[in-house]
Amino acid sequence: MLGVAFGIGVLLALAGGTAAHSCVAPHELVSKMLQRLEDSVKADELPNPSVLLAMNLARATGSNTHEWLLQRIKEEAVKTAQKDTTLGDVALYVLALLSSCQNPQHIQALGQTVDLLRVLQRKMDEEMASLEAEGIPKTTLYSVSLDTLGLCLAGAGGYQGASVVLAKKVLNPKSQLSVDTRAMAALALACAYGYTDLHDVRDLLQEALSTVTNDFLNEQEKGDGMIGNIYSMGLALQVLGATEKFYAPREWDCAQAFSVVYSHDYNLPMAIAQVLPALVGKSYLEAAGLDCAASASVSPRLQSSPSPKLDTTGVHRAAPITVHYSIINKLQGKHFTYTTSAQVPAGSTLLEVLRAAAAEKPDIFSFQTQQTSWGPMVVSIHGLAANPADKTYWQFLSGTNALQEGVGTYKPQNGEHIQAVFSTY
Ligand code: B12
Repeated sequence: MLGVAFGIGVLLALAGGTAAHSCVAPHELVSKMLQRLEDSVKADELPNPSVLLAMNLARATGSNTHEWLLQRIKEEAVKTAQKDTTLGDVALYVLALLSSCQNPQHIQALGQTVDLLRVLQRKMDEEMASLEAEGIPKTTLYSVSLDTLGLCLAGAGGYQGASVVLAKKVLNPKSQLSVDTRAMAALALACAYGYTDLHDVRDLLQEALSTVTNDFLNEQEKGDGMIGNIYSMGLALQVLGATEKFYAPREWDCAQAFSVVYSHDYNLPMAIAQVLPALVGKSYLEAAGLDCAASASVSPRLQSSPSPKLDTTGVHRAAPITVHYSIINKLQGKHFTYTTSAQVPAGSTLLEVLRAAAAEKPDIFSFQTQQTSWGPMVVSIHGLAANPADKTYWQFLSGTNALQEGVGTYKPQNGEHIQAVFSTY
């Protein structure tokens, strides 16, 4: 099945295609976002395939940074494909490489050639085995959606079963899927819809797509333009821009949704990488159909002065604030609850609060982070580690509200009470 020629994905009789709506972001904003993406590419960090994908969809392909990033992604793909462990984000590598007109079945770097679709297929097989045996994926439905999209856009087989499972999950109200997960599932289903001839499957995918898109439109109406939170807007907008026919004749007030995005100053490269395609009228559905020979139409804004440094001025001189911090485990092993108050300069991130608490009482508040595409993720506190195998993680709350940002981004206020609660997902 993997033998199905690469390139079918390019025959885009897909549900998607270029967005039919009239909203496109101002050139200035697109340039600013592209500049931030370029600045995020660092020689000593793992390359981020989502950044390459966004640059390609925005047709910003002319720079040295772009070339370098593509090369690094090929190298990383070759290195990880040879290891036994499955690469968690292999689907993102496939999308990024497809959008660079590379054949994912023949990725050449470091004097080797690897078949990334085989790796992706293997991951999908593991997910399906878990879904069949336990009703839940090995990782997450978001990840299964990405895998489905990657296989579908590459013109490989082996995703039809997953698309049926995803459609059923999306249609089941008990699933309570986040906007991000429903959006990624919708992109995958829109791709699968374009390739299936089976009437039953088409009807099911159509119903799922109609449900997700109409729910998004309802959420937007209720939330003054917001669908989920500001960080799920990128994927939600990609979906609504690319799947018009599934909510027709209903119309999308894209101006209202875009204005929500305009009102936020996105800094995180991952957040920019998910929202930028929508702002230039594109979606991940178009990753395999780009004309790589075409020259870039948008380039980052030329900097007349050196790139501004992160604004830390004043942070160190700022008056200290007090943040109350609790760590709670009522889930596994010996239960515990500890609370402390940490003093940090105003404007500090939550990560600095955690460091201050750990410095003060290392035997209680020690913690570990892992670098991810969204920044540092807290993976262990007080010796208790999150484990993807049993779907545990450290959830962060302010009072009773789950934070919408990670510890590296979120800045607590004076007197705020932050809780880290060992939870399952
Ligand atoms: C699945 C998911 C999770 C799962 C990851 C489990 C797993 N093993 O796969 C769990 C439930 C653990 C999780 C936790 C959190 N998440 Co989350 N998560 C997602 C989601 C839906 C998909 C990520 C994914 O699988 N990507 C695909 C894989 C292939 O790529 P990856 O780079 O390998 O993915 C890894 C990282 O994304 C990482 N991760 C997931 N969430 C977060 C959040 C932060 C802040 C960091 C640093 C890393 C991180 O876990 C993934 C697997 O290893 C995204 C939605 C989106 N739009 O991207 C939100 C998202 C990334 N999460 C978000 C948030 C806010 C959180 C939490 C901070 C929530 C909370 N209040 O506690 C916590 C992290 C706390 C901590 N310990 O540091 C936000 C981030 C926004 C931001 N500005 O940073 C997003 C965008 C959702 C949203 N719209 O609000 N998340």
